[in-house]
This record gives sequence, C-alpha cells and structure tokens, in this order.
Amino acid sequence: MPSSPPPPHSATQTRRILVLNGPNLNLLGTREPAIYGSATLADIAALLEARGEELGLEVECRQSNHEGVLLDWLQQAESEGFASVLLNAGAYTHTSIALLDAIRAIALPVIEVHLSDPSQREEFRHLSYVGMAAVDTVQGLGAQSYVVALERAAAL
Ligand code: CA2
Repeated sequence: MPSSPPPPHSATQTRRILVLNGPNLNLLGTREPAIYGSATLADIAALLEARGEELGLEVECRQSNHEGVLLDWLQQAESEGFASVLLNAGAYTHTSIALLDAIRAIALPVIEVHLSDPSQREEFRHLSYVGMAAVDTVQGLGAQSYVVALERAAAL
C-alpha cells in the first residue's frame, strides 16, 4: 500500500519561519548605532539561521521598504509553507492599519519584533497597529530581540 505524505509540521519536516523587515531596516549597522546597535541585517540573518539550526527551524529573512510588498509576503506566507512570521515592520508598525488587517486575516501567528523599545521613545511610537494583532511582542533587546522571538516561535 502506498504511504501517504507526512502531515505539515510533523517531526520529519523542518518548520519554516519567515522573518520580515520593513522600511529603512536595510540601513542597520550604518547609522544610529546608539539606538539600533551595530549589527547589520545580514548579521541578524546569520544569527537567526544559526539559532534556527539549533532549534530545528529553517529561517528565511526578507526586507522591503514598501508596505504593499510586506502585505503580499504576509498573505503568501502560509501557501509558501511557513509556520509563523517574525515581523519588524519598522515605522509602518505605528501607521499601518493595512498590516493590522493582514495579520488578522492570515491564519499564521505573527510575532512583533523591535530592536529598540518604542514605548520608551517618542510618543508617536507608542501606538502599534502590528501589536494589536500579533500573538507576541519582543522589543528593546537589539539584535537579540529577533533571537528571542525565534525561540518563542519555536515554542508555538
Ligand atoms: O526598534 C525597531 O526595531 C523599530 O521598528 C525601528 C524603526 C522605528 O521606526 C520603530 O519605531 C522601531 C526604524 C527602523 C530604521 O532603521 C534604521 C537603521 C539604521 C539607521 C537609520 C534607521
């Protein structure tokens, strides 16, 4: 009798985690190290890949300066086989009802990530549309915020 394929997320399948970075995060490591640290986005991707390997997760990192691209990636994440999403939406965190709607619309859990702690910064950063829909938020730990968020995604 032919055997059926394993169900998604079985022990035999590596869970895939999508890491999305929003506007200006491609500049990390070049400016404002006092706020965002000196790690580049490539450094963070390397950290996540290494920790992901330890946790048995496959990590894919993407960055876009365009809100619509972030929305498309969120909408496609489930059909692309990802189990959850880590999202640092940059300044769109504080402005984008479209991202809030997308996170609510998709079935996958989204964890909000920030390098800095927006609640300790200017008033306009205190509102987070992403945080209204995310299952969890990790912020204020610099590059380590992403690693902690990945560990939480592993536990989901
Ligand atoms: O702390 C975070 O991760 C933020 O999401 C970063 C956003 C900011 O708008 C959020 O309030 C908090 C800004 C990302 C800009 O990144 C830069 C990196 C280097 C130089 C300049 C900007």
